[in-house]
Amino acid sequence: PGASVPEMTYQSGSSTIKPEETKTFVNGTGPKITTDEFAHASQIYFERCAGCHGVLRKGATGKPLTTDITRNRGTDYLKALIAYGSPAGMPNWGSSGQLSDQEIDQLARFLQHEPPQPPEWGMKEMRESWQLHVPVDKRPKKKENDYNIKNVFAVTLRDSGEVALIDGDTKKIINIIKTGYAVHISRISASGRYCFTIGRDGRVDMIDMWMKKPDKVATIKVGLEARSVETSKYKGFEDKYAIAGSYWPPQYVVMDGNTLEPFKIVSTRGMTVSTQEYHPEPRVAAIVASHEHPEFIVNVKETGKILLVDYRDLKNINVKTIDAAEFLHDGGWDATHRYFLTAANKSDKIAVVDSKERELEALIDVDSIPHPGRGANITDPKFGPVWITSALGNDKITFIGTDPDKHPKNAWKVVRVLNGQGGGSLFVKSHPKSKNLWVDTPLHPDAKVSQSVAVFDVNNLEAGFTVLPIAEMADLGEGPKRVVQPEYNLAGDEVWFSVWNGQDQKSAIVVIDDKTRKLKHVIKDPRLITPTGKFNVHNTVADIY
Ligand code: DHE
Repeated sequence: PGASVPEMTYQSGSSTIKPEETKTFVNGTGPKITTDEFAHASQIYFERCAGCHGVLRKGATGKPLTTDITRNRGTDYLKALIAYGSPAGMPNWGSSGQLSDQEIDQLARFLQHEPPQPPEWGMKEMRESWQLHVPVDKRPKKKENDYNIKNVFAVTLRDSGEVALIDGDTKKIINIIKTGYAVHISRISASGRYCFTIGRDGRVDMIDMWMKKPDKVATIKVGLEARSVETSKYKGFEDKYAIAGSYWPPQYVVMDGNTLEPFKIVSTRGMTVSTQEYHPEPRVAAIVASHEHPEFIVNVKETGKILLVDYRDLKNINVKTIDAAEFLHDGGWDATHRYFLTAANKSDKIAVVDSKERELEALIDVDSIPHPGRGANITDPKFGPVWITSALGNDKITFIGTDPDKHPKNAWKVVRVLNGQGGGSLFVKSHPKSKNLWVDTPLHPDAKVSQSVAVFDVNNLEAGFTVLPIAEMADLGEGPKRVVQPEYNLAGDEVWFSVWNGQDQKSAIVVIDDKTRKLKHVIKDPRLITPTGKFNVHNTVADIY
């Protein structure tokens, strides 16, 4: 069966690589194409196609589109496929009106030429992009503001290329900071002082929460496209290092945790775990910091490998490679922070890494495209501690036992599957102090579903879910208004949702009282443009979810 509509919409997200940044090889072997047409088609390819087929067209979620294949198919075949799509999950770019006949024709010819190669991005480029806005000795020696920093939220303002820092106590905006474009995640250093953001365009910004008005102190561009950033958390290494992973070039870089000075770049190109073939573009997906050893745990998407990157000696770097499954995406810790559970979304598996023993603990089969975010941890009344994921491809909410000591029979097994509102779910969330499990569905095709969330009572899971019409509560008027990513406050008694509207429409953040499940507050402000991810400082530092 093919990939579903929500999955395709999600994975064909645009690339930030610009055609003028690429080297082109129009070499006469393919059909006629002008330089302008080639540039326009590259732009379309990076925006619409690279997410699934890869920058180098080696294939990932989508089929490979190398010239040996495309020239064989020919222009007419490719045009029809682009226009009408396929049951295997290729969207119908033409009949849906998203691309014109002329654009489809250009794209079909473009695909029969060698792919334009985006540039590499090494130490020279990184150092040139690196800006230390405030050197360490010019920064506050102690906290210079009265904010309860642990309850501040870093909120991605996707389309404006900014992050809003919001005071969780007063719900007021502290500052809006220019960052990279479409910041994917924010992570906070072990001390809680520094917030690191990663833009889709590979730009990392570092924010100092101790400043009178918290603001940027350093910036670096680590590649042309990226999604992940993290900081060292092991005892003795708090705030010492930061790491960022890139989609292009396929690599990660370890940096100074106080300045973002780049120290060590490591490529992820290599062999896949399944067929053991070379892959030129294995993108870096989720990264977490180990609590058990001085190392980062790095997911490499297309090769299906999980890297344990020991940061003690960067000159003689020690990287342990764990074979998991393709394509590794997002994931998070179990409640004890010993086991890292992560989705392999082409294989429909959850991989479990034992971060203490530094090895693969289990590979668990689940249904159609698990998408946990960092997942949710609760104590199931029947099965004990579990970690939970929802899915893009169906309405299933899957519970996996995580306690091999006291519940060995349930460990690393799917112990319970609940049915939620539908497919197109991205994130689940709970909190140790909460009795609720929240499940969003922002990519569900039905607006009623994408604009609301489901909530389950942890003590009565069989009773099914209650629906909260979050977008309606925000009362914003027109727009697509997807409700995305639950996030708890410090006390664990409020849960925040983004109501993610169009760029020119009104968006908001809706705060729900977790006990009563009633509306507590709506944060509305014209500056809140397209909010998506929200990261509470304390919960992010302490990996509470
Ligand atoms: Fe994400 C997490 C990649 C689309 C919002 N997203 C992640 C992570 C990765 C990733 C690798 C894990 C990072 C980590 O933990 O270190 N996301 C991708 C894609 O490749 C994809 C499918 C397509 C794309 O072109 O980017 C994609 N993601 C989206 C969206 O469309 C979302 C909803 C809105 C947006 O901003 O683009 C989105 N992704 C998020 C959020 C998280 C995330 C909010 C962090 C969730 C958390 O609670 O940890």
